[in-house]
Amino acid sequence: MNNIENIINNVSDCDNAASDVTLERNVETFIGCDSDYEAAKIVLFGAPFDSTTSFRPGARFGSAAIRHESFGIETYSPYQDKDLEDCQVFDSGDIELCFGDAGKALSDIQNRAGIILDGGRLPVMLGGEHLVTLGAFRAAFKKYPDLHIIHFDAHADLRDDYLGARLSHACVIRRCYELIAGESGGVSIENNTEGRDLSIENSAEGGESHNENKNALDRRIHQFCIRSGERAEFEFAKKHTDMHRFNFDGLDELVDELVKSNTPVYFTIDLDCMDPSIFPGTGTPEAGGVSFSELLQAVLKVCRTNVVAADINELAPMLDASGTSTAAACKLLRELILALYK
Ligand SMILES: [Mn+2]
Repeated sequence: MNNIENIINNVSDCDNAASDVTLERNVETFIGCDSDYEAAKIVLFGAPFDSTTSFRPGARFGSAAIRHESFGIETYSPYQDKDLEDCQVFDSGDIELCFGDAGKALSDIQNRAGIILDGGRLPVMLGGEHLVTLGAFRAAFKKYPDLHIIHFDAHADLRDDYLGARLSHACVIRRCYELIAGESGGVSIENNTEGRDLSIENSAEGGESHNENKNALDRRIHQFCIRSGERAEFEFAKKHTDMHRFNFDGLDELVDELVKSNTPVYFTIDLDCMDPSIFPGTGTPEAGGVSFSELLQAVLKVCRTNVVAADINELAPMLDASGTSTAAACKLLRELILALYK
């Protein structure tokens, strides 16, 4: 009898408990990044686009995989003694992008990044293939005309075109260079179709002084880990970018300089800078890359500078059935967010 009463009491306890619970919509965020937008200092968004991928496609699934698999890692970082639970970070989800039109996709990305920047928050974009960087970079460059780029990648991404396409992930840093150098290259900031006012205030002053001091505009793109590209890309880099091949040699000096001058930095991480033995889940794997620990240390260093926008890209989760690549991307993103959170 007592047992039966206990059971009945327990059942009614459960009923009472249930009536106090408020159910919420199932919305997946990156682990620990569920703050309100108003309170957030950092805003994540996904750019699931891979239409110009030159070899193995699949990066369009990168951002969703990172969110989903993030529940396999902790919110706490023993490297930085910081916890995502203590940070105000908002995950604004993936943009619904037009796969057939790279120009349109870039405009939509630029708009999302622009809204976040205009609100005084730091955008962190999850790719997608590397071309998506151009959209977010345009928004950041509009706000910060003296912006520098720190670029980690196996590939130079400095081609003028890839099989005739100038909007290609193989050309993304070249297009960014053209913006900095005041060359429109057919992909200027005005190439926006959403009606947002993008006449670049800085283009008037920026544009002219840009052309007068062309040399001063060079060396604002700092590339590390580069180990692949056409000869022409390496020759272009010698003239116009600050390229460090194979590893992170030179990063300490660069960071010290940028910290001293408080230069705004756009930080783009192509995850294929890591060796394919630890990061095979990517469209164009390139042997001879850095280790996860080397990349992590380099990311922490870069985050000492005035990073105003950042992205990680080129995870193609389905190309690594073990899930190891996605797990590495999740962990790197956690460390990036924590290091950017000041
Ligand atoms: Mn790459």
